[in-house]
Amino acid sequence: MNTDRTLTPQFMAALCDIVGAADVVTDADQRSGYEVDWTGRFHGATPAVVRPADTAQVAAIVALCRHEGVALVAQGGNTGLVAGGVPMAGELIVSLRRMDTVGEVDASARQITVGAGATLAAVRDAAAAAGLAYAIDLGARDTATIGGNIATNAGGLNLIRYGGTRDQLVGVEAVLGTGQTISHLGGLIKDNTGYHLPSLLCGSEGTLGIITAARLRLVASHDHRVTALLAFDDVGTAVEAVSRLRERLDALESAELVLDAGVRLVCDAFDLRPPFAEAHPAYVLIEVADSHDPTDEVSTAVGGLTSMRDAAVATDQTQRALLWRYREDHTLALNTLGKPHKLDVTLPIDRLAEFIDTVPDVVHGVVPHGRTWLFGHVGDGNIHVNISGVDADDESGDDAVLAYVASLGGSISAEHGIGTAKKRWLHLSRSIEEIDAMRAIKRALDPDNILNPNALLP
Ligand code: FAD
Ligand code: 2HG
Ligand code: ZN
Repeated sequence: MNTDRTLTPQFMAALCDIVGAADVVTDADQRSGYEVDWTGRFHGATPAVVRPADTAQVAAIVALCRHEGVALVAQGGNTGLVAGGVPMAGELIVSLRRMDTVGEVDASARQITVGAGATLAAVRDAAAAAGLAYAIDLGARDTATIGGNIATNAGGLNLIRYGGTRDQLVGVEAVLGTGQTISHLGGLIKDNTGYHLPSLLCGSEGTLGIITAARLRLVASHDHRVTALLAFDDVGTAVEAVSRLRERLDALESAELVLDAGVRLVCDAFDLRPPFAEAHPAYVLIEVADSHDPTDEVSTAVGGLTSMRDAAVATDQTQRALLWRYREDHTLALNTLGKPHKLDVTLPIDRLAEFIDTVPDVVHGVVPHGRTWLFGHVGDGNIHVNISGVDADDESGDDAVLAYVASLGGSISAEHGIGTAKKRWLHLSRSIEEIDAMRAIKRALDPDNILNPNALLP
């Protein structure tokens, strides 16, 4: 397989024949945005970015690459956080962004068919225009694509209620590493006819096939929303409160944890006023959405939390958006500190508070100059650990955190995936037998190892 950055003139001419010369980007300036990840920490290099317009062109590109032994990386919005979509070993980039068709909403089936390059926001907007909703939401919604969401099995802000991307996937169309196209977009929700290939491709991070389209499940839209930021004296009582709220609020859609230091960072970075007159060590942001006004239910449930120290409750869109900024702007605010090391872990719920309280000391023990930031989807047991102030290449803090996660029975990747950044730690979450099984699947669907060969599998 050729990951050498020079490709023959014949190969480049063949690419131009497939997509047209205007969509084979070789100019260094135009390539540069595709070569670096969203955080700026991971820089790769590619000989070209090829931008197919349809599935037939993707299939022709894969067939050509297979014939010539050229490695390629599929790229959507390039918002991935594990360096899985950037060409870290000189791969050709196949950008799916032109394939952004958003089909008609099928209101009776509550489904929609979309191109892999459609942004998450475009799909959410289309669903909303038809009086429905697409259940996945994340901060990168305006740029992240459905193909990228599927490839990473993106989780996001509403998983507690609707599950992750895999749970929304009714069918996919994809070009496998063999060059064959599989397409199963008929929309049958009961279809036990063998291996569920959409589930297999979901989370495969571009290593088995290039997703070209998807059939997605839509859900009821809830017009009445209440957002609340709840303050606590410590992480333990905050985590416990989330368990109580889950019991009491059927329509709980989000439960997110932020800490005082992170909220202050966001306020400083974006000139926001702190949420409360007095700071508190831990906050939980909840959102409840229903077909009737859930304010009374929220008040009763929140009022029953004896450990809660303060609450800001909003129903108005502008006020709700402001509360969300204290949570969603963490990622942007962290980037103002440099290029953070990003870890994204799940813990068993009963070890979560212990983990959050202890992990800064674990990091400090190996990188005393590093600073640990913690926030995330607490309702899912998913915490984002960012370490700032550490050289891009110094992974001793990452090592210590991930070993600690494994010792508590957690996962080293909750929702961002493995990519190229996390693959050396895969064994902490997966057995040798599981990794062997994954390799066997990889060999079957990508026999020449041309699809994202440097990602996921060590
Ligand atoms: P890319 O970054 O382009 O690619 C990601 C991976 O998917 C790569 O391995 C790539 O090769 C592969 N890929 C992309 N398109 C295809 C395709 N068509 N076929 C096959 N493989 C493909 N993630 C979450 O899970 N939850 C969050 O809450 C969340 N919030 C975020 C907030 C911000 C501000 C940012 C910057 C990122 C966030 N992310 C989150 C991470 C990221 O947005 C998701 O991983 C997203 O699914 C990536 O989509 P993308 O189109 O940008 O994919
Ligand atoms: C989020 O939940 C994203 O905001 C990004 O998954 C997490 O910046 C991060 O570490
Ligand atoms: Zn997240």
